[in-house]
Amino acid sequence: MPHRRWNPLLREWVLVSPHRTQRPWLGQVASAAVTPQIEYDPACYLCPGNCRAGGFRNPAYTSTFVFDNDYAALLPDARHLEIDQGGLIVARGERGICRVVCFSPRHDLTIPRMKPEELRQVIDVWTDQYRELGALPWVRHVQIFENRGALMGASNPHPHCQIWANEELPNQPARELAAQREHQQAHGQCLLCKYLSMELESRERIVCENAGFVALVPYWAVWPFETMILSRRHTPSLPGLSDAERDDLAAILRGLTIRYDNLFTTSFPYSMGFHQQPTDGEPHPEWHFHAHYFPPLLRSATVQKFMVGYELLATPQRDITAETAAGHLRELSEVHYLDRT
Ligand code: H2U
Ligand code: ZN
Repeated sequence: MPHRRWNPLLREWVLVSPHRTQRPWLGQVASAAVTPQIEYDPACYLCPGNCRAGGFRNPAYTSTFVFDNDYAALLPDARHLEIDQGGLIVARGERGICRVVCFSPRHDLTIPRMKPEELRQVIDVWTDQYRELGALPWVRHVQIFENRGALMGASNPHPHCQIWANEELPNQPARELAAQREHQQAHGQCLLCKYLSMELESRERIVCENAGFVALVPYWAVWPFETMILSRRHTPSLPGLSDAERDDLAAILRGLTIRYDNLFTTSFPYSMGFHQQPTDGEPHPEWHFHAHYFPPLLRSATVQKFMVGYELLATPQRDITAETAAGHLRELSEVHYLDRT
């Protein structure tokens, strides 16, 4: 039956049309997308020792490498600007800092193929960056995100992510903040703690889990294989995680992305990022640390979902249900297809 599902974090509806998957599940194995096979690419602007497009030379780095984005969308010294013409033509100046994090010197080493201890180093860098940028008195939000694959607009296959820190809460985190805050006030309980407990009871949408984290397809998922990673413990941000939980986070990021790669035997494209409490100096008892994965693929390595027509003009819509998607991901192996003998 076609139905609408409620997204309590963004407080909007999603249209679900499972009958449209009458076209049978193909799960077809398309030929693997080309993943870089070389450990070092002399033409790559992110590889160690190479010159970047902006003219700077990368050091001969041996683990992770963080640099200020040479083409930053936000600038720390942006001037004050305030325009308001009748409440309809409105603009504000916005300060910010944009950085790029290379996960490792290896041009070909994606997150699902990193060793847990290598991934743990990346998590430690994310934690330090969130702490450092968030401590700046004017920074209220730190967004860590990864665009993986050309399909998601990544400009370079060398595994990397971006960090944008800025003055005002961006749209999605602001909506999530309002929803979590109002739920906390109305029910005296965290929205995502409650949601997670319901998911752990039904188990219909769980993909994988460990002592610290659970990966699931949210009930209100829009993208075919959209997932969320939720910390089991109520904690607002990366610095709130214990040592063991950081290892657990590395393990679940790996486990989930290996499943993703195995789904269509390809280097699975996605945009992912963490939602952490605002760094505005206020207490945020309502905020529950989580990550979102938004992958565009629908039925194979080459068939993607397009957010067009009805989605742009009316309401997001999906065909396969969250439960079906979770089932497919759950059944997959956590041994990467490239590592099978
Ligand atoms: P994406 O692949 O997600 O686009 O991230 C790569 C970022 O790297 C992008 O924001 C920056 C781009 O501005 N970049 C540099 O800072 N220096 C370069 O030499 C090339 C790319
Ligand atoms: Zn490279």
